[in-house]
This record gives sequence, C-alpha cells and structure tokens, in this order.
Amino acid sequence: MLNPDRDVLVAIDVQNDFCPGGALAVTDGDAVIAPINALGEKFSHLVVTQDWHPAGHLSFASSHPGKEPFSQTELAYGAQTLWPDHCVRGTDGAAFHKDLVLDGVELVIRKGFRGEIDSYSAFFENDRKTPTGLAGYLKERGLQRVFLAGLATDFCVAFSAVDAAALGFETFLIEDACRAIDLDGSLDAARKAMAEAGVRTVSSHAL
Ligand code: VGL
Ligand code: ZN
Repeated sequence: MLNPDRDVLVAIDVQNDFCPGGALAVTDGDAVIAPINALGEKFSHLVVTQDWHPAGHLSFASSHPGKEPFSQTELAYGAQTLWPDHCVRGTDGAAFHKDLVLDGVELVIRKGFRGEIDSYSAFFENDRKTPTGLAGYLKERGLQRVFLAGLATDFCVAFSAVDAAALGFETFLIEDACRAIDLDGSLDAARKAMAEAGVRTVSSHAL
C-alpha cells in the first residue's frame, strides 16, 4: 500500500544514451518507460536523476589514451569502469527519453557533472563521500520510503538503492521498471549488494 505523504518514486537516468540507439545503450532500456509513467500516476512525489557529464569526463575511456570502453582504471578515489562517451551535458543523448512523462517531477538531480569524478548513486558521488543533496531533500520533505526504477539496474540504480538503505530509508527496487547493463557479473553482484543492504524488490503491478 502506497502512502502519498512518505513515499517517493526515484527514476534513475531514463535518458536517450541509455536507450536503444544511444551511446551506452542498455538492452531494452526503453522498456522501463511505460511502467515508470504508470507508476508516476500512483506516487505524489516523483524525483528523477540525469547523468550529466562535461565533454572529456574522466569516466570516458576516450579520456585515457590506450584504454578501451568497459575496462577498469584507478582514479584518485579508487576503481572506476571506463565508459563510452555518453550523456554529455546539453546533447540529445543526455536528454530524457521523449516518452518519459516529466510533468509530475518535483526534483531533477544531475550527477557526474564534475569532470574528475563519476557519480552512479543519486545520493553520493563515486568518491562515496560527496553528497548530492538528495538525502537532505527527502528528509526535509518527510519522505521515508524510496522506490527505485530506471537505468541501469546494476550501476546507477543499485548504487542508489544501497545508499538509500544505508541512509535509513526503507528502500524498494521495482524490478520490472529497471534494465541492466550486466558487465562481467555486475548484475549478480548488484543483486547481492542490494539484498545485503536490506533493499526489497517489488513488482510495479503490486503497487
Ligand atoms: C550509468 C554508467 C555510466 C547508469 C551512468 O546510469 O547506470 N552507468 N554512467
Ligand atoms: Zn555516466
């Protein structure tokens, strides 16, 4: 049973570059749009995130001569997967998918906007210390239960879910409203991390 005063739907990175034809396309990424739009009508609070990188971002393989996309490197804050150039701020790839209904959105959190640091989670940048402000926003608004959907299950959605649970929010992953990249077992690892953090999974049809 949803409670309009304390529940928030957080839709992660439903952007062109993560959808079919995009620079970092997630298989069936656009399949999350219909369930998210339907859920948007059931929640009174809707927050979305937008991956928003400057050109030449340090998470791009192209910023590391000789390195391939999807390989690993070490940055100042630790391990970082290198990605194809994606979600460059102001480009069509960084725009929300045109079918995503944004009318009810009360907050857009942009992340990864600093050149030297990536940000998977909606709550902390990849140094795992720098807050985005979302936790403070939700707490000030009295929102206690966080329902997550979007792209990609095993990166930005999972990092957001684990952080939400660690911050004390009751946290749910809406499984049919997410799609994964699944790189070298990343989906299994993400599922395990979410389960250990106490994240529960639900189907959008149950809400
Ligand atoms: C994401 C990789 C790089 C995501 C964002 O939204 O899951 N993944 N940037
Ligand atoms: Zn990114």
